Amino acid sequence: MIDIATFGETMAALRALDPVRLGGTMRLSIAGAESNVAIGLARLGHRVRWTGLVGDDETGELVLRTLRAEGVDVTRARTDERGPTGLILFERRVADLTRVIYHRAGSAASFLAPDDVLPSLDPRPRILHVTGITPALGPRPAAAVLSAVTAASKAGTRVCLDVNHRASLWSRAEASDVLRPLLPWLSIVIASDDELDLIAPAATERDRVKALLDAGVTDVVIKRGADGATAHTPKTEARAPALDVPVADTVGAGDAFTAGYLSGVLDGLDLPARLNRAVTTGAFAVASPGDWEGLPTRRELPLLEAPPGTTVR
Ligand code: KDG
Repeated sequence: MIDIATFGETMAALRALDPVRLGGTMRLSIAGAESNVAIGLARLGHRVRWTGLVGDDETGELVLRTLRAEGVDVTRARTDERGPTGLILFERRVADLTRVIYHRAGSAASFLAPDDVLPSLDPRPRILHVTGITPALGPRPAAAVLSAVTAASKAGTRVCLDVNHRASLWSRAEASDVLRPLLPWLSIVIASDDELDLIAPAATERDRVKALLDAGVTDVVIKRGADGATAHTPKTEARAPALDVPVADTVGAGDAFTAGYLSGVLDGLDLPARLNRAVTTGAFAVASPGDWEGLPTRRELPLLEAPPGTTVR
């Protein structure tokens, strides 16, 4: 039995310690918004399935091997010879600014189609998690998202969308045109404050939240970076400040936040408690290098309550 199913593109990730054009040392790992969430949930003890296409190459092996090692079910993922595993370069350009360079056009994942993802919904998971990155990869992945979201919702699975707009993959207008038709099928919407209008175009944030709740969304969760997060349900709302941690690498913090929130939903926590878990897992990602490497296990969740500089013995 699977608690959460998710799918999308996971790439080989190279982190450069110097500007890329100067060469030097890079660290190889993997990155993908949905697999970051999957790893976050698996570390917290939930049963997670990630589905996707990787190239028939060594970096594809790295993706599958890493996810398997993290306890994520990849039995519905497969290799595809039509393209290579995508590549993402992270360049720490100046202290607090990371530049992302994609080599993903024509990747194996850009061939992801409905038939690749629909089997991953059987047996029915409690939640399906998708992001707005997958439909930006092309018409086939967009069709995969629409078909999975529709099928899951009709079968009684709660569907979570993290809007995750990637400006270098598509415009805001293109994203909005493709994401808005998903709305009738969504239970949980997670977005940054500047992304919410892509799924609910209205003049004010209050109106956007109302439009989503009126459409049947049960949880509207707004990520506000260093200002924490807010969440709304039809009955209540909650706010949580961000935890004050030293910033090592903010990339992946949104995915870590989503993993924490969904973990709270699966555990049946009330709204303040699930938001609190979300800002906690987000803070772990901010305070450690890499997209997912520093995410906490369930036992580690209280670690950040210790004062700065603590040595845990
Ligand atoms: O949130 C971080 C991820 O989104 C990033 O590491 C990789 O999935 C990715 C993307 O498409 O940008």
